Amino acid sequence: MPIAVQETQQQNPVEAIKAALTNVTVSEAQEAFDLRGYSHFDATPSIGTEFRAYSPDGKPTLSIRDILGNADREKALGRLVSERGVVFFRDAVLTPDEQLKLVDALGKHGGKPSSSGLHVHPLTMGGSEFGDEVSVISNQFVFDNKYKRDDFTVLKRRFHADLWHSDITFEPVPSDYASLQIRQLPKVGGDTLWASAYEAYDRLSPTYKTLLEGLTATHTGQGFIDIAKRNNATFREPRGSPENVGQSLSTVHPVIRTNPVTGWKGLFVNRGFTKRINELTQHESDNLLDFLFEHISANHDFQVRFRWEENSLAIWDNRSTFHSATEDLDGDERVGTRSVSLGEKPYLDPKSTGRREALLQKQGQ
Ligand SMILES: O=C(O)CCC(=O)C(=O)O
Ligand SMILES: [Fe+2]
Repeated sequence: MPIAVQETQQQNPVEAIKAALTNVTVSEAQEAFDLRGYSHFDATPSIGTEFRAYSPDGKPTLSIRDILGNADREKALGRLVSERGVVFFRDAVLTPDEQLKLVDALGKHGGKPSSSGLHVHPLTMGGSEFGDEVSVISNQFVFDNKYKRDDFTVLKRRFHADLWHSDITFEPVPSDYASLQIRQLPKVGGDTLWASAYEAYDRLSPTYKTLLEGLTATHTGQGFIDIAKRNNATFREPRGSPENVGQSLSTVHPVIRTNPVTGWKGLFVNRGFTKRINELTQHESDNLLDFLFEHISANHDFQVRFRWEENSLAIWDNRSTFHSATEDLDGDERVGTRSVSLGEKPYLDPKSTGRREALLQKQGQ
C-alpha cells in the first residue's frame, strides 16, 4: 500500500497511522471478501478463530492459498487477526518463504511504515537454509543449533507462567504480525497458548486503567544477552528496521498500547521482556509487574490453547496478544518456522477505547 506513513510519522505518529488506516478503510469499503463466510469457529469468546480443513456446516473451506497474493483477501485476514488476536488454519501447506511473505503483506496492508521489514533475530546466524528472516523454533536449541537447550529433565523445566511473552518487544520497532508452523510434530504435546491483551486491559478497573495509561516500561532481551555473553556472540544488526540496532536489546514502550488496525487498547507488558515500569519505585514496579504478569498467565478465560497437527498454521498480532510455548516434551523433537513482521513504534492514542467499549458503541449504532 503506497501510503506516505513514513514522512508524516516524523511529525505525529498517531495522526500518521490513523491517516494510513483511514485509507485502508476507504479501500476496504469496496472489498466484499467475507472471511466469515467460510467454515470456521471462534475458539473462545475473546481470542482465536480457526478455519477448518473440512466443512461440517456447508460453508466452503478456506485455505491460506486462497488468500496468498490477493491484496483484498490479505487485508481482510490482517484485520481478522488483529480483531481476534490469533487465527489458525488447518490445511496450510506453505513454504517458510511464503510464510514470511504472508506476514509482511499483512503488515503492509495494515499500514506499517515502509522502513519496517521482517525481523532479523539478534541471534539467528547468517546463512540459515531459510534465510535471515525465518527463525527456526526448536525444543532442542535456541534459534540456532549453536545454543543447545539442556532443560529436558522435568526438574529443570521452567515455571511455565514465565514463558508468556510477545515477540521481540525489546526492539524499538517491535512486531505487528507473526506466524508459526510446526513442521516436525511431536507425538503428543507441544501446544501453544495465546492470551488477549485487549481482554487483559478490559478486565482492569477504571482506576487501574487510568494509572497504567500514564506509564511506560523498559523491555530488555535479557535471555538473549545472557546467551550472547556465554558464547562471545554479538547481536546482528540492523534487525529489520533502521531503528532496531545496537547491542543493548533494550527499549521503552507505553504500558497501554493502541492497535492501529482495530483502534483498541491493550495491555503491553510481558513476562519475557518487560523489566521495569519507569515512573514507579523499584518495589512498586516489581509489585505491579508481578500482578500484571499473573493477570495474563492465570486468567485462562482470555487464553486459547492450540494443538498442532500437520500443516497447521498460526498467525497472530503481537501488539495485542501474548503467547507461550508448552515445554512438555520429554525426548520428542519439535521444530517449526516462525516469521515476524515489524510494525509501527508502539503508541497510545488517548482517544482510543478498549475492545468491549468499541464493540458496544458499534452495537449501539
Ligand atoms: O514454540 C512455540 O510454541 C512458540 C514459540 C514462540 O514463542 C514463537 O514462535 O514466537
Ligand atoms: Fe514467541
